[in-house]
Amino acid sequence: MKKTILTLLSILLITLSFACQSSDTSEATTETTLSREEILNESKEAFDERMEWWRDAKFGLFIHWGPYAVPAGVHNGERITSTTGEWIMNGAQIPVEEYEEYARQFNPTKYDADDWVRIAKDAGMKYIIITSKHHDGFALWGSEVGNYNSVDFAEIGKDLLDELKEAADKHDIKLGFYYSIMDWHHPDAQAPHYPTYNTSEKTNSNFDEYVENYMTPQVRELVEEYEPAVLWFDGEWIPEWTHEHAVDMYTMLRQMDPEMIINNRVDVGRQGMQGMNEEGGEFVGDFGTPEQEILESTSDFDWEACMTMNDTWGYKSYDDNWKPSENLIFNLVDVAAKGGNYLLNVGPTAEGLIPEVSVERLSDMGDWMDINSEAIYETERLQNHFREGESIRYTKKKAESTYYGIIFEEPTGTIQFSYLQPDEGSDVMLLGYEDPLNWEFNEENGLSIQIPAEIRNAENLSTAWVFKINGSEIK
Ligand code: H79
Repeated sequence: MKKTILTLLSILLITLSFACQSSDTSEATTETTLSREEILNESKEAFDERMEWWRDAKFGLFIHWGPYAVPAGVHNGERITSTTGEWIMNGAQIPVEEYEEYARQFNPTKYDADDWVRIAKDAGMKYIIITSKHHDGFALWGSEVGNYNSVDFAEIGKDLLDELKEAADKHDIKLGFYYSIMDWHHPDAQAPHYPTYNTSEKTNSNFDEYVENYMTPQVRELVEEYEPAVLWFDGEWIPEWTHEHAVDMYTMLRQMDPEMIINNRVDVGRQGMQGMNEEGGEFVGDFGTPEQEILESTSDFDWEACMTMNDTWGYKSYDDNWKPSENLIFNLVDVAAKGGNYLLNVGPTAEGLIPEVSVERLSDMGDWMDINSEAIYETERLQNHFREGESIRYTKKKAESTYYGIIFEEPTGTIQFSYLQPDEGSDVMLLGYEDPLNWEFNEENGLSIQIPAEIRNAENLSTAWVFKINGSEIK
């Protein structure tokens, strides 16, 4: 009897120890929490690997959406022209309780996340960044932290990020969240600074309570519930926000998700609207954020230019200063040639519709991308030249000897690319045109390509003509 009990016991022990071992190994493979040290001393190889999908993507959709779409740039019958749509609370000096009325009324019954995602996909975009919370403090999801959100406070009574996450997953597009550090609604943040919420003259001595009990739990919710690929901070210039806050936030996020990509506005190194960090400083953040501008040249630090199609981020009923599609396509190419990403904004209405004028432009970009996207995706900038004059830009396929010369004037006769040499006997192609083109090369002038007359009437070719060359970069 004793022997049987002993045998049973030992079997039990062995089984138990096996069970523990196997659960140990599975934990080790699924949950590797990085240490603070590891995060702050990430190797170049690890960083390159983490940034790969983002660098390859090149083109994303920015969405500014919230209660500010309700006034749409008009308060008490007055057009607020001094600020962009999403800044109306500050620009029109609206008290918190009065602005809350707009949040109450927010009822986007025509919102169709699937439609939004399809619009982005059709344009050739690979990721979406949406304002989970802008400076006005209103959250677009059913946050458990407070009640100033689309589920608890607004007429719509719905989680608006949930649907977008589902649609993004379904259509295989990455989703990331904009989150404003500055918060004009929270009493421990900038609400008491009324009538000028955005000020460097005042600080809120309770700000750390807001960071600890509101902002951090909200950001944690976003990561836990929607697994965003990117966190895009903003409003970091307020005097209350410090480098120490930034390091805590950055490391927390990377510990929650080691793959997470976070913009440089999490920290305090950004130099104005040009968006890149101060030289020589040690800042956390994975990429620079030029706003409403494109870098003059290239940079060794990753960057993404965020830009609007008219003059506002959040919807404004009367802003019709729309850039032509050609201009937006030029920007996309110019940014790619300089090694950056292009994050192009739409401001949906309070009903939940992306303005038709924006959809038309995105569709035009999609038409161009249908033919030419290989000159954009998975490309990098050339070693020495990203441009030639005003109307030529260059890109290069990553890890391949394929080069693209992109020209913004309808090519006629012979065109010249001074910095490219095709491999001997290789084909030079115009994307969207079937036949190889006649070309010759000499040291002095570089590559000359003969343009067949019939491409001028080719309906599918317009705006920016892309020549594809297998060869090498010269000079
Ligand atoms: O969300 C959109 C805008 O509402 C927001 N960023 C984009 C993506 C935005 N915030 N501020 N601005 C646009 C313009 C304000 C610039 C200033 Fe400053 C803030 C001038 C002085 C303080 C930041 C810090 C720029 C220069 C110093």
